[in-house]
Amino acid sequence: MVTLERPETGIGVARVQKLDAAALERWREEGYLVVEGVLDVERDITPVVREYERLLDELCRTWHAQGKLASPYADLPFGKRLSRALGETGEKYERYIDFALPQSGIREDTPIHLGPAVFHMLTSPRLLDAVERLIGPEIVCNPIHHTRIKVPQREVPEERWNSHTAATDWHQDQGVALPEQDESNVLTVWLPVTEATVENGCLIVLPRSHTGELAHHCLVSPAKKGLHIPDKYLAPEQPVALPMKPGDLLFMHRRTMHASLANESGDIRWSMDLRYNPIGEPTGRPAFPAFVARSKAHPERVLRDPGKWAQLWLDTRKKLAGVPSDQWSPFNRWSKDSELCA
Ligand SMILES: O=C(O)CCC(=O)C(=O)O
Ligand SMILES: [Fe+2]
Repeated sequence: MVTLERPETGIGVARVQKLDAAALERWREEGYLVVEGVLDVERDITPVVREYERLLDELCRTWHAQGKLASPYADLPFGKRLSRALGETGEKYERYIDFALPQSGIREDTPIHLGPAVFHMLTSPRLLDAVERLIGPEIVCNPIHHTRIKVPQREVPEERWNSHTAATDWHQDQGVALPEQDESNVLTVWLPVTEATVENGCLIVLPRSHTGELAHHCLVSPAKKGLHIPDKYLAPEQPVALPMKPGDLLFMHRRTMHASLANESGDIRWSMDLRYNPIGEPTGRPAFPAFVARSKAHPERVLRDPGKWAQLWLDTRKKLAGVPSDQWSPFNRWSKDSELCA
């Protein structure tokens, strides 16, 4: 669990309004960059919110019909409805909302959300214009991507804490991918769907930590699958917190050390984290489907159909269902019993 004192949020933070040459210089130095107001909230974010409202409505009606929920709670606002549903059912809701498969235990009916609004976010021209400034015009949408809707952390039983339901421990994104990704220029794009604040659990980063090596990652606890960088291996920089508004994008280098704070507010904290890399470079999760999101050289290779994107994931689920994850590479390069973790 992230136990640091509240980090600085203001002075020296790499936060810009325009992705110009000075901003790119800043990005290269700091290993992270917040660019404000890149997305069009109405066109990019509102459709995602509407799509998830419909998904939650369906889930609540199903759970109600199954007798798990006293009411479908159709009159509650989204966050309160989710809290109520989870409080009563104890369901692993993070599985129903994510648009990637889990890293083990895939079945033919493992839930996954593959709606068109998510695809339109992954391929938003405003988002891809910014990505192009950082990694060039030949862009693959890397299959390591998630949405995280975190209810107030006090409502989540501790044994259910993980990076989708509660604060995220310190890590580098390169550390949760296979070594095939080490030389790939994978860019993380983190964006708030609802405002992210220090109180509700925004991201925190260690500036310039990307200039070091990949740090050793250890299991958060023997009972949990999650990985983290123990304090002794963290870069010595002071962490900065990155409150963000819908429309802002945070870019991170694959070795930038980052974590997120606990949601101590009374409502949800909702984000998406996406990744992109240049065409032809390994994604780090070869069993999962990547697609060409933009290409100047081969525009005909660009995937534009949300239905085809959904099908890629459904085909993957079918192929991996019932196959033990160690047979299709369990995205984890770290040994459980490494002396470095003692
Ligand atoms: O949103 C979070 O809590 C974690 C996000 C993260 O680690 C990432 O975007 O790489
Ligand atoms: Fe991360």
